Amino acid sequence: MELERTELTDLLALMENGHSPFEKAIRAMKVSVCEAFKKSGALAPVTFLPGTRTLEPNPEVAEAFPNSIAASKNIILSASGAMTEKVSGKRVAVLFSGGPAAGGHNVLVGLKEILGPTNTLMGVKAGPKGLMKGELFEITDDHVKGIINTGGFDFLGTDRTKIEKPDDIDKVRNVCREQNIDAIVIIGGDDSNTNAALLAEKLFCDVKEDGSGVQVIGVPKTIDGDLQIGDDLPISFGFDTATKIYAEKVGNLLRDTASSLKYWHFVRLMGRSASHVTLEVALQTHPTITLISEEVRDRNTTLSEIVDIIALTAIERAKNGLNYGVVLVPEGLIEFIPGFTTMIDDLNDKMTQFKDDLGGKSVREQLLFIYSKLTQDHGELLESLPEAIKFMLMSDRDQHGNLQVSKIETEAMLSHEVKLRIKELDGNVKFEYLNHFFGYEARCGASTLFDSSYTYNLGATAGSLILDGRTGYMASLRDLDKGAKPLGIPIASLLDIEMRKGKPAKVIEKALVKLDSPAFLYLKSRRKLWAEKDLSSSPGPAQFWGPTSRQMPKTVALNRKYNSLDFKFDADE
Ligand code: FBP
Repeated sequence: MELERTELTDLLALMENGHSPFEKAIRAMKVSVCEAFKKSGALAPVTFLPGTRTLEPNPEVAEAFPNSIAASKNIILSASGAMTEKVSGKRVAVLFSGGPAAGGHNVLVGLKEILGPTNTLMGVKAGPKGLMKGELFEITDDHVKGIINTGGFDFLGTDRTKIEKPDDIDKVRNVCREQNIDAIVIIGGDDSNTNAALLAEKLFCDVKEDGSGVQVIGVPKTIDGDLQIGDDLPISFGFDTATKIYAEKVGNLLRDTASSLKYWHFVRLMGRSASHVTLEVALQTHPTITLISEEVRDRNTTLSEIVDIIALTAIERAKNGLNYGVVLVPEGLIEFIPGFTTMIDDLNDKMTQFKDDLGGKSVREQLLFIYSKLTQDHGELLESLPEAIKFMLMSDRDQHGNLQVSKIETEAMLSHEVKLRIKELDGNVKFEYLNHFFGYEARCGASTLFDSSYTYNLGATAGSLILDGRTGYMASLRDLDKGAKPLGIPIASLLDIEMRKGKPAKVIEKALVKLDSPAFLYLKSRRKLWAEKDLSSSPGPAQFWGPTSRQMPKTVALNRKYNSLDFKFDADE
């Protein structure tokens, strides 16, 4: 039997492919545009001048990036007014790199609009890999109408390929020559912007027949929030949307558990190494317990101490008739627990070294083989873990030989251990738990008004830097609370030397949660109370028109010492 076609079925079919009433309304939503880009009511590019802040590059890095360092003199550029000269005929390629984050499409929109009809914007399909293969197409005004204010990177796609070997750079150089590309915009996180710095240096000159180079500009993206440079880059885009989505879900869990009165929920939140996401969600919802990886490392808190903190809190609450709660666990926690970091490094190394011996073996056999290859301490630590976690630690590594923390169920390890410990400490306390991982469901959520506006202006900043003839800079905005100012941050001047896969590498250092930051100190000042009493709040779903629609992340407002949570890209708004 077939469904009868009716007016309603026709109406439903019209809502497919990105045309739900919500998606239609969101496309019509007005983003906030910085005053700097407004000239007689129209959008206009800005020029840049050296600002007041100079960065201090690592001397070894400076030697490796002579062109970029000489051109920037390590000074952060600040927008200095509307561009008077009309620049036309530029062909600009734009790509996403790394994990998706909401707002990416609006970077393309801001970029396209600032470049205007006399320059061409080319989209690169599927990230850096697509750039090396030359998979480019022209982005039109119709494309812009379809993608404006939508979350996700699905318009172009993304991947995690790194353009770093001489051969990779040559491929990009050839694509630029063949397709007559004048500039590349890389929208990515710390590693992708490190790549942008390298590409800018290598393509600085002698790409075209006339001896000119190809400009490269980075745009700071990642839900992890670990690409921050104080007031000059308050946050990466995507963080606001992801944390608002997680906060809604955590708020709901807090309400559920205070209703059903029987479960402890262990929630692992995405965010890789840094705990910014967890901290922000905690400030939005006020959960019973929040673990912050950076604090665990700083205090040398062992796994059994973490388990004790949770177990003792649960016992105390049970005595007070509150036998339930929510524990927030940052995705990267396991790497910060003393002993684990070095054990995982040892394991990564040995799995690479003995790849051939491990091949064809079952996971149990692999474990037996690898124990003897690790140092005694590391072998013992691995052996002491619950079986399921051991198996996860043996899971496939990423292309750089590293453990993929998003695949380790730390929340399961903790809840299991806490249950055993409570039984030991007080057999009368009943402890029921449920585990959750909130990760992929938020990276491509509908972009909040903050992220949509922020990214539109970041795109306009990136386009302005290109029209102003700059290369090797990352687009940024500062003073998000009082008419944001467009900036260009010299990327090479940010690089430092870090050990990666046992070798020194020049990279942008990941910004971790600072334990003396106002945001962390706020959590610290409130968490005892949140554990003792139920002071949770539900922030509700991310709002696009409602009372919180103009709010930026709480951690950003606190850390930048703004006086309000409301963002203002145009001071007159
Ligand atoms: P980026 O830093 O590239 O933006 O990626 C962030 C992230 O979402 C992490 O929070 C997470 O650990 C990781 O990507 C997951 O990676 P994948 O998408 O490759 O599974």
